[in-house]
Amino acid sequence: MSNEDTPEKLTGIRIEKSKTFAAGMGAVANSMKHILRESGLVHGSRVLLGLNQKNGFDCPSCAWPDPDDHRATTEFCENGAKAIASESTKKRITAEFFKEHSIDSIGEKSDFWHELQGRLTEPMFLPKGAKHYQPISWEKACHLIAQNLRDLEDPDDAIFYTSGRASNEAAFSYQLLARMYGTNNLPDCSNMCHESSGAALNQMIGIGKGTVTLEDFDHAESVFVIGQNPGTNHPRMLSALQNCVRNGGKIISVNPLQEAGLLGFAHPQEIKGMMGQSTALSSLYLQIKPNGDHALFKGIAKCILENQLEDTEFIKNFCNSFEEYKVSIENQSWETIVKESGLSRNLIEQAAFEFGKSKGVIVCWAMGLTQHKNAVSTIEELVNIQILTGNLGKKGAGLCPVRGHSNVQGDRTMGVFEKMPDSFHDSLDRYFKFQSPRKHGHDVVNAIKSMHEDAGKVFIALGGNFLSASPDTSYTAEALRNCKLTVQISTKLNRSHVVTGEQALILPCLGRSEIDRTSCGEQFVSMENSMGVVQSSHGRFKPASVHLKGEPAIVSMIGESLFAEKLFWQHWTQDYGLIRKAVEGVISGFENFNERVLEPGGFYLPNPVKERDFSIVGGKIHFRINPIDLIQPQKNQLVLMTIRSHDQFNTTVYGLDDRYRGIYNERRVLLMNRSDMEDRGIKPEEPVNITSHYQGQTREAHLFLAIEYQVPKGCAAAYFPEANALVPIDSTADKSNTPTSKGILITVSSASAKVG
Ligand SMILES: Nc1nc2c(c(=O)[nH]1)N[C@H]1C(S)=C(S)[C@@H](COP(=O)(O)OP(=O)(O)OC[C@H]3O[C@@H](n4cnc5c(=O)[nH]c(N)nc54)[C@H](O)[C@@H]3O)O[C@H]1N2
Ligand SMILES: Nc1nc2c(c(=O)[nH]1)N[C@H]1C(S)=C(S)[C@@H](COP(=O)(O)OP(=O)(O)OC[C@H]3O[C@@H](n4cnc5c(=O)[nH]c(N)nc54)[C@H](O)[C@@H]3O)O[C@H]1N2
Ligand SMILES: [Mo]
Repeated sequence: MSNEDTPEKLTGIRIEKSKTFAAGMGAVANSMKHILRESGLVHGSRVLLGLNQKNGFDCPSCAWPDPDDHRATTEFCENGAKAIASESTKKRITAEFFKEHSIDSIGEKSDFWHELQGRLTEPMFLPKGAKHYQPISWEKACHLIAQNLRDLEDPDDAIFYTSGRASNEAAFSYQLLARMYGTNNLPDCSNMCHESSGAALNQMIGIGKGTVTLEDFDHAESVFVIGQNPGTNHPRMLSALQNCVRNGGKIISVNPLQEAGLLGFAHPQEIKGMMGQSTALSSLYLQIKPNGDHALFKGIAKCILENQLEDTEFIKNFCNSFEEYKVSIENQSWETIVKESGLSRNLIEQAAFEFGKSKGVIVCWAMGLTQHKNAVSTIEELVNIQILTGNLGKKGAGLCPVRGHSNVQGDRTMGVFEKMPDSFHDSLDRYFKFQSPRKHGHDVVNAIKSMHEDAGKVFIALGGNFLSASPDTSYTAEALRNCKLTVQISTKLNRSHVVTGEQALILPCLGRSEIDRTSCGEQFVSMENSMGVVQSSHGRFKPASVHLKGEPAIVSMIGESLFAEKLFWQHWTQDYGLIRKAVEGVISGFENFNERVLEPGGFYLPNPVKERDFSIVGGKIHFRINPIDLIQPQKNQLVLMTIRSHDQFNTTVYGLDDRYRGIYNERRVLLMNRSDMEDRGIKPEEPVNITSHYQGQTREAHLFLAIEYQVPKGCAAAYFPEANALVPIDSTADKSNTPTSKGILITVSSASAKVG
């Protein structure tokens, strides 16, 4: 085993019954556990109180918005509490740590161990051939990067990755750095996340973002939650769902697993909730086969049309190609729909009547839809239903792709994308008086392939954990090792720090809760949430180390080293207001950015679709027609989805429990249907090896415990990133190139012999 893999070690599993509701005092208790472990009671509580308050700092966890008008003094959730405990930890990684631990010995440790080591504190350099990182000054580090970039023959040999925690200011300066240098190689975590949503929405409504506000949830009669586990990943969304139910609305869930947070919610800030009394959430639960959603959406449309429940006015005024769409749906047989979705016609019809009869329907979705081969067409099918029933651009209705990272949407708005439209480039060129490259750059998968193919590239990551988040772990590791220089701008230690190019740098940055003071005084940054609200975020606490710098400053220092003649880079290292001024000059919607961002609650970016202005797509939305094209497992194969446990944030492992699913102290698990286990003669908690199959190639992951769980027959689930070794680099979604992390064909074999 090499240091790219998570270690194949079991940690001592304990299983309990899965929960039937989320949050309650369990969430509060668990939040406190993490706060106490990392930051201590006094500091931890102070930090928590600063979270998501107006003039406080933006929660670094998910992208769910804050209420516009009112905020409880404890507007946080377990997810946010863990993120903040992780950032405000008292533990530190100093130069001594790297002297003691070689990259190989760090690689042998678990992701959980990495998380527990604390905050990175000073810039570190791994010279060619060395096994230990050593300290380096900021100036030398930036010169090294600039020199290596200058030495490349072709600017397209550099890759600039971004993870979605980067602020607008950091992201804007970063994309400018890449483009002034001469490349559009700006892959980001979105390529592995909501890219399929962006592709479908851009194609149909001309804007790759959602169309609802938080208030719409108070007015919706039905909210569909599809391929999403909000109890764990967007806990604050449960308040919105609870409000909807209290106002007489209905929640309909579409998910292969019965997730606790979709069944019920006990609000931890209400007396009843604290006593463990929960509000039942989903009144209809469609336990679909993974990837059966495409067929389900066709079935819903078929039922709507069969019962004349469509909104003829909306279709007449705002839609094109309805007749062709109608015929295509009529030609789709119920038999195929039922078989491919794994749901009865009756259940599908119940869901369809919700769309047909409700005055307002919101559809929410996340990774359960976006990470499949047919993801883009599945999402298009969902948009078809929303326009068929007129559920777009009115109160209590609309499209809600629920974003992951707290500023992943903002990073895109700032231009972090390998193929920004010409209008963006024109504007950038005009403002900065240069010619930005127009050739499209690499997304994540193509970046990995290009590094794999040609040696000697430079890879820079603004946050994230590229190695562990990417598909096909050993292939990606080879790609990174093939580089001449890899640079990680990070807050915490992760596996991407030990799987490196010939030389490597770790540039430690401030977290969002920390004060960012420069020669121009205290700086703040800004974020855009899942619903298009741009807000300021002000660090309040003493930085983890005096050597840390803010992300915008780090990017600008690299700019300063690389383009010595362009003085603005130097100014940007000190004054982020100047970066916002440039954003205002380049991107529409940011007029008076510096003033408006300081207004309490921030400001909404324009989204004409919300007002039923479809002029970006020529005035009318086209129905999209896509044939059903689902994964076809062979007889002994299962469809594996890789999902998040309750104690992780992507590749950051906060703990070993998946409380709502009742799985404790173990991450190497494979959730299987009882009959699939019996068919293979696999006993509960038996160690198994997993093989994935793709176009004649196989990939292996060893030593997982098979767990009997309520997954539909023919499917299985394992946690990301342990299972990423199984995701084939070439298995990506059509049109968005997103790795198919929720649809991997696997076979399972007993590993008992090996374990003894
Ligand atoms: N605590 C915590 N919060 C997070 C994160 C985290 O790791 N931890 N990550 C953040 C990020 S970056 C993101 S993108 C979001 C992710 O948020 P989610 O999308 O909720 O995350 P996943 O665990 O990937 O879960 C997807 C859900 O889809 C279901 N599913 C899988 N396949 C299918 C399918 O084919 N059809 C349907 N209908 N459902 C399916 C799974 O059972 C699971 O419930 O959360 C963000 N928030
Ligand atoms: N198999 C499988 N793979 C997946 C997924 C899946 O569902 N299944 N999900 C995909 C999705 S949705 C996503 S979004 C990606 C996530 O991919 P990434 O965004 O690349 O990964 P993270 O785990 O979120 O990154 C964690 C690291 O970010 C750094 N960090 C944390 N906070 C900050 C900060 O404020 N600034 C800086 N500079 N660094 C910081 C820390 O060093 C930490 O180790 O993974 C994708 N990969
Ligand atoms: Mo994500």
